[in-house]
Amino acid sequence: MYITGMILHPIAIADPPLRSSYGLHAPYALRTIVELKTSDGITGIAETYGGEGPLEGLEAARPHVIGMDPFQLTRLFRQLAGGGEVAADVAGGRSQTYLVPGENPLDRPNRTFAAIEVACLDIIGKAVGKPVCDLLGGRARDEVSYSAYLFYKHAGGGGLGDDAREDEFGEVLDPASTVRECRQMVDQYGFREIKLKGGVLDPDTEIATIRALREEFGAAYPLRIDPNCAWGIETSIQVGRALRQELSDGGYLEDPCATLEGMGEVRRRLLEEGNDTPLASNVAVTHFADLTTARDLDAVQIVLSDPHYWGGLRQLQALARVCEVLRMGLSMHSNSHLGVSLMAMTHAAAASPHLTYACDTHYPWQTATDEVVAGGRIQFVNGCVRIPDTPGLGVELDYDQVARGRERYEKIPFRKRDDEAEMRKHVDPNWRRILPRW
Ligand code: GKR
Ligand code: MG
Repeated sequence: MYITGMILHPIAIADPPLRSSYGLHAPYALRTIVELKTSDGITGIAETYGGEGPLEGLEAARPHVIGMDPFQLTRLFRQLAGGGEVAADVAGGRSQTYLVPGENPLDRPNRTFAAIEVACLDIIGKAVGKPVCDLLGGRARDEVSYSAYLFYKHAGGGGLGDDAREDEFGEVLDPASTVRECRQMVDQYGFREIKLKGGVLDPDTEIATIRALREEFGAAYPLRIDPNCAWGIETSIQVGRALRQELSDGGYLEDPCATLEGMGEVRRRLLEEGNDTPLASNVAVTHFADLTTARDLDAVQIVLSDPHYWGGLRQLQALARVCEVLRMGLSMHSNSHLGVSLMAMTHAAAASPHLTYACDTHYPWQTATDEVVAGGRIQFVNGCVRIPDTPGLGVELDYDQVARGRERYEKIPFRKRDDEAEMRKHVDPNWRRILPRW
């Protein structure tokens, strides 16, 4: 069996006006759906970042992909991602502090490989009649737990004009409305861990938000807050101090400030006060080369994995094992995505025994109108996605929905995520991403 065709579908999906330290989400998020066709008539699918950069990366890989045996992924990884070798000047220099996720040029080979790997695993699963997680050595769990990913947001459900989506959650710009957003999400999806995207309102209001969530949901719902480096070291310590109780009961403080050195200092000073709140990162640790520095500085106790940019499902398993050996916790990061990505994340998580937290997902922020998976949205039960019995990823494409996503992509003027520009357009004409802001 060999690959005879690669079809790339650039799509746009409605996205609500969510806030973060990066700025504001645009009314549409960009994704790419990848289809690989084989000589045996099998189609494998994957989903990855969207827009021009990711498409260029995939196009550049085409000559390696066409004609390849989908089982020979190690060779492809070496061709695209350099076999995971780490140039000395790259170690520690890959931080995503100043880049929106999906735009780090150093991670492009890993992102490209990951999309092709997922589609190949989907093919192999279909060829041998097994779900993807069972190709990765077998599952450690039959269902994967996700967290309620809360955002401060402006009014609006995403999309534009006649294509606007219903605003399910309304405006959320204070503690009370965040509690309401969380209640809605928990009731609808059954999530049992909670993540707040911070770095948006002043730290006192974000502290009050976490406290209000704790009061409403109790200690049975671990809490995490992620300001994406919006705070300086002193503010990070103040927040860590103020939320010591709330964040240490199975939760964490994620990327409070920039750089591993900064996080190392926050950790050291909190520990001196007897505060053992773990620090997590998907900004300062994005590559295997970052792990030893993170460990040596004791800067990060929990790594947020993500198959999309860590180099796919098998690299994620390797990351899980390294974290276990280094005695670091493991969680999972997400970006705006649809059901194909959700299933790849779920299979990766199911086959990684050392996953110590519920995974992040933006899935509740997208709607059935944009879903490209046949049969509609993936169901969550008690906050979990079950591994389906069907071979491969367990989902197929709805080609009419893919075509609608492509039409939306053609209509919108941008080809790259730019949350700063959106912020200037809709909220404050002078807005700039200043780090640290507080
Ligand atoms: O969607 O605005 C967002 C998030 O801030 C996202 O871009 C981050 O990558 O979810 C992410 C995170 O945990 O840092
Ligand atoms: Mg994060």
